[in-house]
Amino acid sequence: TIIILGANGQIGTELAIALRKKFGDQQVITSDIREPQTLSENEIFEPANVLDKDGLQSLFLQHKPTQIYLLAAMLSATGEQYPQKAWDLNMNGLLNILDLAVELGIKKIFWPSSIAVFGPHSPKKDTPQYCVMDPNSIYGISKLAGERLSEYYYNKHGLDIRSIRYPGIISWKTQPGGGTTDYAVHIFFEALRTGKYECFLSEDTALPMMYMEDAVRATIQLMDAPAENLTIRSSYNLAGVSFTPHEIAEEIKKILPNFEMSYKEGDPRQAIANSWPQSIEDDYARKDWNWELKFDLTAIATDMINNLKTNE
Ligand code: VAH
Repeated sequence: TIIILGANGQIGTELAIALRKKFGDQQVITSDIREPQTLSENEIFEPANVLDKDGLQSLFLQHKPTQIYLLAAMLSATGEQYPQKAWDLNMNGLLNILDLAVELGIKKIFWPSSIAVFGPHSPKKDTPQYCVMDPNSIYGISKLAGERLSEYYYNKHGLDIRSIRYPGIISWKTQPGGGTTDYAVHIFFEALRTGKYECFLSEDTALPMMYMEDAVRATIQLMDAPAENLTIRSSYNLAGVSFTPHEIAEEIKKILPNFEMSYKEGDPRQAIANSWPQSIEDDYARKDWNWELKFDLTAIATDMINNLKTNE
């Protein structure tokens, strides 16, 4: 059995769809602090709070999961508004899972890190797997600390924990919650709803991004990889595709010629974005588990607009 914690979030929602397709509805239990809006009759949902270790323990004893995906976390922008809550949720949520996984002998754990673990002194272009990492957002600090803990639990307890440093993720099924890269999702919804978008990042702010299809496929590919092939137990860099708000606006105009983009200065998320890399090097993922990206910016824009048009 697989349990997905934080299953109602942007990534959790689509991981649940993919894992149910791969293993069957009965093998995948979704969990979150609140009930989901929709649940079909043969899908199983169990409420849980990742900060309630006793509640998690009884959930795990009841369902005996062989794999846990921990997607519950507070993202970068919201984390700067509620730093203590972000630290508590991101760190103690992870610690509860790490300790229970060791105590109960749970075979495999997935946990997302982020390009947010890099900071102002990390190389900005083709940021390597190993380099100076001085994140200055609470979210990035919690993800870097989480990477150190993950590697520690692998080395000290042999816990098979696997992780990916996701770029910003673009998807249409579920809106992201409080991230700095959310503009790259909102822009598509607004382009179709109003024909225009006021972007909270400056037009030349290049950031690594990735389409949800690629992010979910990468996650499952990493989890399926033979443990002996994995040389990274902190978290794997994934490059995705880097672009600026200007470039994605031009891509949208190729499909919606009347789309109008404007820029709002002074948003606090600009400082967060400025501290992150512009592009990433993912040689370890390609070498250890044969990663390769499928969706470039044109494919992302085309697929987003097609899906939003048919599902509006
Ligand atoms: C955020 N979407 O913006 C997340 C992600 C790299 C960005 O970590 O906080």
